[in-house]
Amino acid sequence: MKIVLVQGDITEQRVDAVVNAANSSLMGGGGVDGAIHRRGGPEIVEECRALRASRYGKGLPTGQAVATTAGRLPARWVIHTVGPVYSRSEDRSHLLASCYRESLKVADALGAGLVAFPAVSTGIYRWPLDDAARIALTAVRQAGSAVAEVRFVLFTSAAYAVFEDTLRALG
Ligand code: AR6
Repeated sequence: MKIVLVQGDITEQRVDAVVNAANSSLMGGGGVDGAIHRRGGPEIVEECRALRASRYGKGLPTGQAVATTAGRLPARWVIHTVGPVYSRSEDRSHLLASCYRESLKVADALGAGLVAFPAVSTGIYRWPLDDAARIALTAVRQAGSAVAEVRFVLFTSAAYAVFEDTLRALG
């Protein structure tokens, strides 16, 4: 699997699947989630509502992932995953790693070859970037997925620099 880092807006990526840093409600929010729903249009939230009604009455659990249409985005699917809120007192890194693993499992089931990820949990959920980058890059590498390319789309130059340093340090 090829891992590529880019700085930019994930809603502009021409890929098979875009991963969304969602919340359990699947009904949208701020950050990447807000941007994806705004640009992708109402079809995405309509499918999310149907998923709530059929499979996720209590919401999508943290660390899991599910796909919908990508609506008007230049991608085929959005894979929604729910990152953990960062906690100093509790180690939730297994849940953050699970977001990447489960998203790649969904991508494999869809036959998606090129998947774009944001830095899940590093915005509103406050996960420190360097730790999140290590967890993300390690989880993706170890996932054993058939996805040919994972593109990390980092919104800021600071986030891009942290991912670049971490990727280099992991060797
Ligand atoms: N493209 C790529 N990355 C982005 C974009 C974008 N368009 N916009 C923001 N980021 P966040 P979380 C970066 O807050 O921490 C929502 O309300 C951002 O700089 O989007 O997992 C959900 O509904 C940061 O590095 O997600 C949940 O309630 C990273 O994406 C909650 O926020 C993730 O930031 C999830 O919080």
